[in-house]
Amino acid sequence: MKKVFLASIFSLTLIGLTACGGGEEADSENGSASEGEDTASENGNDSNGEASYTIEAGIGLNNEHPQYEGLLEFKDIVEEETDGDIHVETYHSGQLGDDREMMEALQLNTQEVTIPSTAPMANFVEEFTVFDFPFLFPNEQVADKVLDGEIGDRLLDKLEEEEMVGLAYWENGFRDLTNSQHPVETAEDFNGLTLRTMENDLHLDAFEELGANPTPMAFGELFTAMQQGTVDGQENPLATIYLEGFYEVQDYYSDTHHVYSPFVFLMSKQFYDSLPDEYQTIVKDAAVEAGEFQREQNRKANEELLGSLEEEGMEITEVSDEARSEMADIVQPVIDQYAEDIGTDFVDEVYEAVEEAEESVE
Ligand code: KDG
Repeated sequence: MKKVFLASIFSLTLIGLTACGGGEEADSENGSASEGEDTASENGNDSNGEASYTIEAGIGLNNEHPQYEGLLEFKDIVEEETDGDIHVETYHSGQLGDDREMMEALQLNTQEVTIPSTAPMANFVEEFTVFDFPFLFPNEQVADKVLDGEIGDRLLDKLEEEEMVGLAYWENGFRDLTNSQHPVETAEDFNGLTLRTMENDLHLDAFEELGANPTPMAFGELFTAMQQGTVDGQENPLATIYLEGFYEVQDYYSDTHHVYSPFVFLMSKQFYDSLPDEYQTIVKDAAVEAGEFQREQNRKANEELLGSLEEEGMEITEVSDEARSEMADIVQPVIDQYAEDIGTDFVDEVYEAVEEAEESVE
């Protein structure tokens, strides 16, 4: 766990350079949270003055992303079902901080909700690393089954020890590679590429094993790092690559699909415990319902946006199954090492759950 926290110190020195990719979000450029807030009245509910509870909810991606659409859906459901007694303020583009900072704010109960990828969550609950094992999930339907099933619930329960409550799994999606140097078609093409990774040791080690030079970095610093050439590339789902305008600073896209990245809808445990039972049920159900909507929107975006990347001038490389399985073979020793660290019995259970889910969705 040490490597990523050292990297966070590096990250902090860069905070403020950029709040979002593409520079199109004027409201977030000065890092002021209040300016980026989508007010209650914009969404038809202007009950802030009378609300008994306020939820400040922040995400790292911008307000074009299906993650933000999902958050607005959560807001609508909760405000409607509590008749405005819970007011939800929404913040995007890292206005409240990066994934790690927002999780720390939840622990301190200075922020109520965030929806990070599982990768940085592994710094809080180590077992979350398993969901970031390369090539673990073959498709979204299998991921849904495992995450929404017993295994997923068991990991959410572990968050309580960290003063957070996990209310639902949402979707970031299959991660693909972009870079500014050359097309990546085979495992060999990773050689020498300086790649930004999420703040997660497994990601770091896996890319190192592939021959790349990985640098962990908070998402908010990524656009500038690519623009200034501090890194050659990065990996994220298609929706993020397009909606954050990465095509402005990256020439090559490859559909590596090397890992499926879930989001987790997190709430401060202290805040959750302070809610009456009826409201706990409302926020939990709203997180699940908004999550279903978010997954749908995300999948639509991921299907539709490939053509748009090409129109923006990116060179698209389709990665073959053979090349993917070569990549999987190369990173297998890293997976084995992390499986031992997390506990092989648990990891075996996860693989069994994946197999079962595969059989049931076929
Ligand atoms: O809101 C979530 C994002 O902050 C983040 O998890 C995006 O996948 C991501 C990344 O690469 O940091």
